[in-house]
Amino acid sequence: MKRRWWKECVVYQIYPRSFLDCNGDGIGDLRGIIAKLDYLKLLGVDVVWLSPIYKSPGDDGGYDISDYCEINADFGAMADWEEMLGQMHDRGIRLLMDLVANHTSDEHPWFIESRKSRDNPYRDYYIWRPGKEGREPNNWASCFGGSAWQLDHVTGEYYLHLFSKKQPDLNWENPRLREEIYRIMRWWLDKGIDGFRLDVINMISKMPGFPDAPVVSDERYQWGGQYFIQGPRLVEYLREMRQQVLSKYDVFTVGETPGVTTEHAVDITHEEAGSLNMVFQFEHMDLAPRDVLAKAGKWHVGPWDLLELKQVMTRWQKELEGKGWNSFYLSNHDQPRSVSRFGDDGGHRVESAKMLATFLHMLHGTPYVYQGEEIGMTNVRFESIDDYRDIETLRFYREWVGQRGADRSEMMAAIQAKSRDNARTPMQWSAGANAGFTTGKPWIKVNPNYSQINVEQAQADPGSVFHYYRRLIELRRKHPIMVYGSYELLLAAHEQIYAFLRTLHNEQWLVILNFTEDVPVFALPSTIAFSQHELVISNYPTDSREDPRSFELRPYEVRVYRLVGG
Ligand code: TEU
Ligand code: CA
Repeated sequence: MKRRWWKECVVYQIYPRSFLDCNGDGIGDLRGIIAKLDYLKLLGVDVVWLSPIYKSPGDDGGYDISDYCEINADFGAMADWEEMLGQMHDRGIRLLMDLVANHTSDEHPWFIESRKSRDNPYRDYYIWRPGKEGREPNNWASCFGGSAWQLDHVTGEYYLHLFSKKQPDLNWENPRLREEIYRIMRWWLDKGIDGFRLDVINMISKMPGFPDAPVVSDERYQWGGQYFIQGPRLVEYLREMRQQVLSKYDVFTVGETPGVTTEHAVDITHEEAGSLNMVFQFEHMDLAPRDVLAKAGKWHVGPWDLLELKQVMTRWQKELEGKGWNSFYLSNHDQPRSVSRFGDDGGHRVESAKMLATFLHMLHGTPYVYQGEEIGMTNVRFESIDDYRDIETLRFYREWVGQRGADRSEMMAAIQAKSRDNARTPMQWSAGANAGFTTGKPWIKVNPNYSQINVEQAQADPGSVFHYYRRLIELRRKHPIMVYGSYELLLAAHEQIYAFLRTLHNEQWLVILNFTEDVPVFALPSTIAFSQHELVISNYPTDSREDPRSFELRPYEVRVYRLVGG
C-alpha cells in the first residue's frame, strides 16, 4: 500500500451558498470562504472540496451549470476565486473543485444550440430520442420524480434528464463532447487546483437502446439504474479521462458513485489499474429493510440497524483493502445532519457527535467533514414547506401532498428527517443575528438552535465538538496507523457496540463505540492480547489506568486505546 497525500488528508466540504455571506445579499460567497480560511487552518483540515460555484440558474443548488469557466455572480468574480485559491495554498490547504460532467444546465450554450434542430452540430452533445407510441422513449423515472425524459417542442423529440428537466444529460458516446469535458478539466487544473470531486460520475455511460426498466410497482415511471449506473463504457471513459488529463497532474480525484458496489469501486479506484483515487459509496446512507427502501426510497423514516451498518462498513473496509482506497463520510450537502441521523441531537448531542467523529476518523480511508458537522449542527425541522428550498424536497411534497393527497404531517415528518436542506441551513458562526452568517436576509432560514450551537461558543469551550475534531485531525497527522493500519471488526453480533481493531506493524488501536444511550458492558475478546495500553482519545472523563478488557460504556461513549506487546 503506497503512501499518498490524499490517503493521509482530511477533507472539508464547503457548500458555498450557506457558508458565509460577506456582501449582505443573504448568499454565501467566495470572500466569505477567504474570511474563514484561518478557521479551517485551526480545525486542521488539509483539503477543501468546494461544491459548484460556476455560472448556473440555480435550479439544483448549482449542480446545473451554464458556464463551466465562469464564476456564478452570486459567489463573486474570478478574481475572488483566484485570491481564495492563493490564500488556501498559502496555508497549505488544497482545493478540490466539483465537476458535474453527467449533465449541464438547459441554459448552457451547448444545449441552447442542441435543441435548435436535429442536425445542429451540438445535437449529439445530449441524448435525444423520438417518443414511443405517443409516450416517452422509455419508462425511466428521474431521480427527482416524474419521467427522466422531457419532450421538446422545437424538434418534437425527447431529451434525457436523470435529474431535473433543467439538467439535460450529456452524451458521453460523443468523443467531441468528451474532449470538451477534458478541456474544461485542464483549464481548471492549469489554474492550479488540486483535484476534482466528480458528480454522479458512474452514470455517464448509458445502456445502448435505452431499454424499459422492469415494472416493479404500479408507478408510471420505474427506477432504471441498472441501465445507467456503472454502464458498459464507464471504465473505458474513466481510463480515457485518466490518460488524457489526470495522469498529467499530481491530482486527487473522488468520484460520487450512487449505487456503486465494492467490485465496481475496486475497478474504478484500483491503485495500479484504476482511474480515480477513491469513490463515495452510499450503502450506509440506505440502512433500512429492502421493502421499506423499495416503497419510500430515501424518504423512509425509522430506526436503522447497527448490525447492518457494521456489515456494510466491514465489507467496504475488507474488499478494498490492498486494492483500492475508501473514502468515508457521514454527512454532506445531500444528506441529513449526521448527529440527527446516526446519533442523538437532543440530550447527548455533544457526546454522540464526538463518538461519530471518532468513527469517521478511525476507519481505514480518507475522512470527509461536512461544514457544520465539526460543531455538531443538527437537522432543522421547519414546520412549513414554504421554508424549504431544495428542488428534490419541493418536488416530493408537490407530488405526494399536492397531486396524490398523501397525509401532509406524514410527508412533513419525512422531509424534516431526510430533506437535503437539513444540511443547507446557514453555517452557525455566532449567537448574533442570523448566526453571524449574513447581515442581510438569508436565502434559507437559519436553524433556530444557532444561539446554543455556533463556532464562537465552540471555540471558547475546550470540551466542544470543534476541539474534539481538532484532536482527531491532529492524531491522524501524527499516527500512520490511523491512515495505513488494517481493520478488523470485533463483537460482530453486538447490537449496541461497534468495536474494531486497527493494526500497523506491532501496534494495535482498539476503537470502542457505543451507538446508543444505553450503558452496555464492553468485553474484549480473549484472543486480543497486549501487555500495555494507553488511552488515545475518549469523549468522557476517563481514568486512563482503567483496564480496557471490560468496562461499562456510558451513553454514546467512545474510547480508543493503543495496545502494545501482544
Ligand atoms: O447527487 C447525486 C445523488 O445521488 C443525489 O441525487 C442523492 O442521491 C440524493 O440527492 C439524495 O437525496 C449529486 C449531487 O451531490 C446532488 O446535489 C445533485 O442534486 C445531483 O448529483 C445532480 O447533480
Ligand atoms: Ca453574498
